[in-house]
Amino acid sequence: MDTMSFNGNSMREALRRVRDELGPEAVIMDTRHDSGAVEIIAARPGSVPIPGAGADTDCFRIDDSEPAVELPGDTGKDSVSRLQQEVGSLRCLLESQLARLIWDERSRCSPELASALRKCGQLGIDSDIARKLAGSAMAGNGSWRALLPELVRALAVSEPAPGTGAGIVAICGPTGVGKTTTIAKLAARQALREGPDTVGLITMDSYRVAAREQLENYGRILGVSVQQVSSAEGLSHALDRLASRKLVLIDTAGMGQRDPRLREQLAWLEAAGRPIDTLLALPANVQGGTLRQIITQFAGARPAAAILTKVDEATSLGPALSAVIREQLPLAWVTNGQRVPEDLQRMHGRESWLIKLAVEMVRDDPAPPDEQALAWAYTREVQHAWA
Ligand SMILES: Nc1nc2c(ncn2[C@@H]2O[C@H](COP(=O)(O)OP(=O)(O)OP(=O)(O)O)[C@@H](O)[C@H]2O)c(=O)[nH]1
Ligand SMILES: [Mg+2]
Repeated sequence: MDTMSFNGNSMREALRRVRDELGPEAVIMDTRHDSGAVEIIAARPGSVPIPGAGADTDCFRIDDSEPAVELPGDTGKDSVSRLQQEVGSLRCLLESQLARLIWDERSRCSPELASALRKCGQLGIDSDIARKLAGSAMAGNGSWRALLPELVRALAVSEPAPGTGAGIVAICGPTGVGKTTTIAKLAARQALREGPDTVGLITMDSYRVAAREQLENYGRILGVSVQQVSSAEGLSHALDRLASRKLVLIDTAGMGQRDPRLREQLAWLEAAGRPIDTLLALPANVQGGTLRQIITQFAGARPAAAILTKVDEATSLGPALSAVIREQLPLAWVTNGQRVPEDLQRMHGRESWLIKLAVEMVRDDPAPPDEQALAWAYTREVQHAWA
């Protein structure tokens, strides 16, 4: 096997040389670092022995338990697909090793930037947003602590928050995220400040008796009128009946993504012919993928802002912060418990509180950051190096 050595001042430069000389199919056999310089030992494609062919293959065999030699009964197609799998595994292994080498090198060259990215990783911030935030933080005072004000700045906040003072506000969101409880908190807040006759409640959840009773119970306790509607006309009439109320809060039924009744409810809000602000209830205690799905699912509701619910049940606020920052969805309220009305925070002026809370959650769980995961997240270009 012919191997060649390629040097560079960075992994990227050395890789470029390998590719220029040996082509995109070159096989990397080894990499070395020495006082900032990088050396890659690579072989010409085809000069590397085929696994299982009897040569010394330790440097690139992935799974010795699965030899790529043809077995009795194997068709040629089986062997090819087995070989393809093995090459795929090899490529994955190389990419992750390269990612780690590049990440380690960057950590040495820019320790503050790496530390800021590491912090974002611990906070659970998505890597694309972390890069932007860490970049801006480095342009400032160069310490990872500069990240926190960057995070505060990146958060959009809705002011005045829909659901306070006056207006018609509907809360939508998936099942069980805290819509009705938040409506009760907002209604109680308004009743305490301006009197129960300044607020009216409407429930569009005509599908479940228990849901209607839940809001009626809150209404009774607060001394606030509750209307139940089951059509667009019904909603319009209920709004007429509550015309004297400064603040009208509309509770919607939680729906799954494919439930046709979701579109129906959103259509009723459209058809009411009034300026209705929609708030999207986003649970803070779910993963980033679920939050992205919820945002897509309720895009048709054109939410004016979000309510981050169940913050007290979250183990990390990174996914929720990433979701609202990416969508530029302003935050209006945060709920952090079941108590009505205490566990409701207006976001305006509390951005730093929320970010501090996110940092405290990480402090409570001081697991060391997973360097390989960080390497993978922050050196994505490795996967395109051979393209
Ligand atoms: N820990 C915690 N629990 C909450 C919070 N908000 C609501 N809950 C609880 O979550 C559960 C569901 O709340 P609901 O207000 O009924 O949720 P919903 O979105 O109206 O549910 P559906 O109408 O069924 O879609 C209840 O047990 C609430 O007490 C919160 O901020 N923190
Ligand atoms: Mg409800």
